[in-house]
Amino acid sequence: MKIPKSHPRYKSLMTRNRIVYGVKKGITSPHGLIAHGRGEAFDYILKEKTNEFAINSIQAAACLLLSAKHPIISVNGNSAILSPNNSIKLSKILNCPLEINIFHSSNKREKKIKKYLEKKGTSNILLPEKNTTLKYLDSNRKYINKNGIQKADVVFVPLEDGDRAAALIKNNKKVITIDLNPYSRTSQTSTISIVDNLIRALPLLNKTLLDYKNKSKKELNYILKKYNNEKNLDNVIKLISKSPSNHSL
Ligand code: PTJ
Repeated sequence: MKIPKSHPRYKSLMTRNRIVYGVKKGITSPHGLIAHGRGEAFDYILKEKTNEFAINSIQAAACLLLSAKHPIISVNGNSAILSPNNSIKLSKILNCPLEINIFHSSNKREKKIKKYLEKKGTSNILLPEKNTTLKYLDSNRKYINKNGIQKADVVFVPLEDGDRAAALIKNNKKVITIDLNPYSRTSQTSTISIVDNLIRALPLLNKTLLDYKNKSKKELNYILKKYNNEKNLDNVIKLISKSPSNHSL
């Protein structure tokens, strides 16, 4: 569908088109359309911008990722199609793999995601292994890679809702998530919850990582210590609860 650039919802409609394209290509699950709709609703309420609380989380996330011994980036069908280039850039900055981990079980889709990311310019991709599982989790997301999520101390989990964040924490890992829904189990249980749209947050995270790359351990720790995820989520909910005057986007 051709969308005129003059349309007031141009960016949002183009992003919808990407998700539809992902489903047609067999990269994104059809359930991803519903997940996207939920994200859109929250994004609308959050004024479709990167708010102060998201900037705070992004800065803390950059510090945690730069302090990690074995960071890993988890990729699902929505994140693969929405932000392939920035996910690859993140993997290159951190020198860590992208691990495909999907909820709606499909070997075929895992392979398609891998092929798509390879075409976009990376070979640093791990697939889940049937003989390596994450404790405290029953869904398809329990299948992980021994050189990726299993070994990781910090797991970057963009865009999902479920019980995996809690399971990862129970497995003594730190979890960074990007999720527009501050009420989701993922946002509520993660170490650092970035409440923002993946398509805005990921480029900003990459930029922050490059800016912070030469900071000392002490400086990174200082920023991390000042950050409070619970308080930050309270600020998201305060914004959501405000009267939506002049709020049409
Ligand atoms: O590829 P798969 O099989 O792993 O499936 C991926 C989805 C996303 C379909 C799966 O993880 C799922 O069903 O997720 P949920 O439970 O619908 O949760 C998705 C969360 O992401 C919701 O809290 C949405 O608000 C949020 N969300 C959607 N789009 C975005 C987003 N958050 C940030 N940026 C977005 N663009």
